[in-house]
Amino acid sequence: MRGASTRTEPEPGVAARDADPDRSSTPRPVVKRQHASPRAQFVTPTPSAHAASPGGSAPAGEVRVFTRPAFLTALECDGLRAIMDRAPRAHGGVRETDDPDADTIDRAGRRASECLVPEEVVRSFADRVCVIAPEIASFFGDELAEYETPHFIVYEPGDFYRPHRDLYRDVDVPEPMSRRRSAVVVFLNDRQGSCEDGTEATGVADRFLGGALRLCSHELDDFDPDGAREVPGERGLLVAFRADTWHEVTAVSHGTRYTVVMLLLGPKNSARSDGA
Ligand SMILES: O=C(O)CCC(=O)C(=O)O
Repeated sequence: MRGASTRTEPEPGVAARDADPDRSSTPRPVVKRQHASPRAQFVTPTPSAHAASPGGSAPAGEVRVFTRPAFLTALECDGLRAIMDRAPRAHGGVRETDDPDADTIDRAGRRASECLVPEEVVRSFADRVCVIAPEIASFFGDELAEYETPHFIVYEPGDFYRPHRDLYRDVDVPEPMSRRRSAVVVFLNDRQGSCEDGTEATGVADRFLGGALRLCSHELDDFDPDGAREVPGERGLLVAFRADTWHEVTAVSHGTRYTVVMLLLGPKNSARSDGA
């Protein structure tokens, strides 16, 4: 399996995006790079195996998504985007599952940049998510104990993230990645959904085109482009899904897409939610 050897060092300004001659559309398993050790921040009660959840149980093959519109206010989102615009950026990395210890940039699989925002911004965002974490845990019938450092991500035109899961059932990954239970995504600006060709984009400030977050059930063996469920990209919206849910971000065609992504972890020594 291919993995480019470019290092993921922070660099000022927007990272250059070279054409990648090896770019392939074939989905390959990836595991997101983990940037920091987990933080113990919240503890949720252990749910019973059949805990009722607000979302109810989904029919087999259907993806379940926890949503919280206006999780952040418009003002908070605008403030975070301004901070991200000022922050140095690094290429967003992925770790290939056959070499999980190597940090690599794989531009065939992902083009995005991470904004290296100040520590206090990271902490205060994480604190906000920790408040809602018990609800997410109970929605999915999971126990959550820790989190990985949130990532402040921008997708510029042409950027995308190929179909992947944040936890693979059949791949051994080191602690704490093996304890990933839920992925949380918070949108910091609106997606203009109606027009994918960019023709309506002129004059639409702070919006992006393309850049759809699309999800498929964790029960599938592979991402199903025809059956994928699209998440409405709305400023302030929080969505959470099981870490083993198949998901992708389609290519952004106009504007800059701003999101914050945070992975929530089960307690140490807990069984994986897929029972593996
Ligand atoms: O920004 C998003 O909507 C999700 C990005 C993603 O797929 C990930 O970081 O795993």
